[in-house]
Amino acid sequence: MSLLPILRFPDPRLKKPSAPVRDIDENIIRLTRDMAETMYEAPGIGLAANQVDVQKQVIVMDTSETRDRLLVLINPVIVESDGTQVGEEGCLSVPGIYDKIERAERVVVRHLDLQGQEKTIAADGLLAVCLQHEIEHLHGKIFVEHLSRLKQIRIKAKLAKQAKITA
Ligand code: K2U
Ligand code: ZN
Repeated sequence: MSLLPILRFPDPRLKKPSAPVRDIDENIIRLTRDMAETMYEAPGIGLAANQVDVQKQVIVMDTSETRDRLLVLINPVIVESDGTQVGEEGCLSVPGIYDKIERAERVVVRHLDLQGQEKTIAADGLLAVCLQHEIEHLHGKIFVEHLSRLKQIRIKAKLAKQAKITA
């Protein structure tokens, strides 16, 4: 297994929508293992494949306290959503930036598991937020795009300054 570099906002590759997985082969299985290792090490509670520069509809998540309940979702689709909730979000591709984002309170997500079986998850709370956050990544959208244009400009300037300092 290996740690994968995580793309940083505003990298244009994060804006590219991801392609559905047609064949869950050894490459996809290895990708999910590497994504999971990268997510746990970050640490994060979710990671989308395009954050590690793979434009495939694959996400890994673990919102458990014990950090031992890995979820792997292939070609996930939100088929139902209702209610609203507002929570503080961050993103491994936008380090050091946190802000309140409104999301659906409950979602139902249909996806394939690693065995190619169709599964359905009904989620609320943090799991629902994480599912929406990660599925948005697959569509080329990052959580800061929910914020005002002014906030996005300020975030880009802050990250550009950080990049200069660490270069
Ligand atoms: O997509 C990512 O960058 C992973 C996010 C997912 C996420 C963000 C906000 C709310 C729910 C999920 C990272 O896990 S951000 C780091 C983090 C860690 C613990 C709790 C919340 C966010
Ligand atoms: Zn993110």
